Amino acid sequence: LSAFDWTDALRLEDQLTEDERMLRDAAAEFAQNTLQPKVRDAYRDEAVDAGIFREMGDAGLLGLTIPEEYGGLGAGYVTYGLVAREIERVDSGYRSMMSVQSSLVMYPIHAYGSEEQRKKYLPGLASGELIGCFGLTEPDAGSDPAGMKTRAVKTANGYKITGSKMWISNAPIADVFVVWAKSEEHDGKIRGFVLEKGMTGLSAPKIAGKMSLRASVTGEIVMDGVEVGDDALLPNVQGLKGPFGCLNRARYGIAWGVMGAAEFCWHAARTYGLDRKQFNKPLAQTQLFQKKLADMQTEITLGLQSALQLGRLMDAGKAAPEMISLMKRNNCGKALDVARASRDMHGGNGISDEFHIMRHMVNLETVNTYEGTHDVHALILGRAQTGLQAFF
Ligand code: TGC
Ligand code: FAD
Repeated sequence: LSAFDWTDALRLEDQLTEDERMLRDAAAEFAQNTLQPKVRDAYRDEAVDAGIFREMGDAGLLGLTIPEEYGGLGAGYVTYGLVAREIERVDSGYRSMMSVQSSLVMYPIHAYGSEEQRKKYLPGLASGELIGCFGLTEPDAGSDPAGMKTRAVKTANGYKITGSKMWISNAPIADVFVVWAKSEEHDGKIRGFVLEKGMTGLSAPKIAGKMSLRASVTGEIVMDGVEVGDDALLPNVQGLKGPFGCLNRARYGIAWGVMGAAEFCWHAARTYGLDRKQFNKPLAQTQLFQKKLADMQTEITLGLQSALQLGRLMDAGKAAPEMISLMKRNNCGKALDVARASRDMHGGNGISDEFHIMRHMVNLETVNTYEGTHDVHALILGRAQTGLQAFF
């Protein structure tokens, strides 16, 4: 038998290809050198740094899975997951910025867009010159996006879009808005449209006062009769499977990402427990402390190994949406448990932003909610095994 590596209990590392490790290492270096030094103040000041998109673009991290001819890397989903893990090791908000741009803006333009739309938007989004956002949720339609009120009405040479979107990552700084609306021309079916900053009737006010995900900006999208041409319609998809196709990719990335945040909290708890003495011995020498570390190690190891299996299935074209629900739900819930335990194990220091734990913990509250809440994914899994839908 070989030696045990406590940081990689089931040898995930050995299961990666050389290319996957290389891109992962580059992302880790970027995350630690470029993002980590900014995050404490960005969070404290609730100040989004739009320049991060350019930096991510220069590092090749935007639209990793998009073909090279449109500015991507043509990489696989395992690589995408490994990168999400490294970015979220620093902050869920930074991973959010990356995953919205990659999975929720570049993916639909590539998968559902015309060749003109691909050429117009993808290279700028890949370089980070353009910032994108994805508008599905509305004030009265969150878990139930089919209840959206946003409408697109046909005009002589395009559409007039009216409605409002709520809780939209990147919206206040976005140049490109992928929004979903019910189209009268298409029997009320949901269609995707690409809007651009500066269009008459389009605004994206910031939502202030967030106690979570403060390094990433969130806003509304207000569309007051925004007139677009026919070329704004994403021609190749209709119905909810359009936005859900994007969400599958982003939810998968989250399943990896949150494990990065959890690993940070776990490693920090271990270090803290080794350094801090109470009752004349390190905290890490108490049974309760060690049990908590063992629980963290176990959940993270299982979460990562399963995320890798899901990534392999995605790359082989064999993943089902329910698998993604299972992993998004499990890994978010477990990461939140790890962060809460780590916060406790740090005592009073656990609430200080110098230690970064409380920030991860409150970020993960958002991640557990967005892209389908923990309970909504339970209902998706319940439906899949009983054949009975319990949403309504
Ligand atoms: P349902 O009847 O289940 O399905 C309607 C149509 O959609 C298809 N579909 C999917 N297609 C591909 N992938 C999936 N995962 C799919 N899920 C459903 C389905 O086949 C059907 O197609 P068709 O052709 O038969 O019409 O729809 P429902 O209305 O009953 O849905 C229920 C429910 C709860 C599953 C769904 O609405 C849901 O998942 N709700 C959660 C909403 C959500 O996740 N919102 C996310 C907003 S975006 C966001 O949070 C970004 S945060 C990003 C960041 O900052 O990182
Ligand atoms: P609700 O749907 O009102 O849910 C409230 C509670 O009720 C939850 O606990 C839920 O699990 C429960 N619930 C709902 N329905 C049922 C049911 N049938 N049975 C049992 N329980 C139920 N959206 C976008 O479109 N784009 C974005 O970029 C984006 N970014 C976001 C960024 C942040 C910081 C946040 C907080 C949200 C973001 N969202 C975005 C929105 C996010 O996807 C929604 O908040 C999420 O889908 C939940 O919707 P809701 O907030 O309306 O909650």
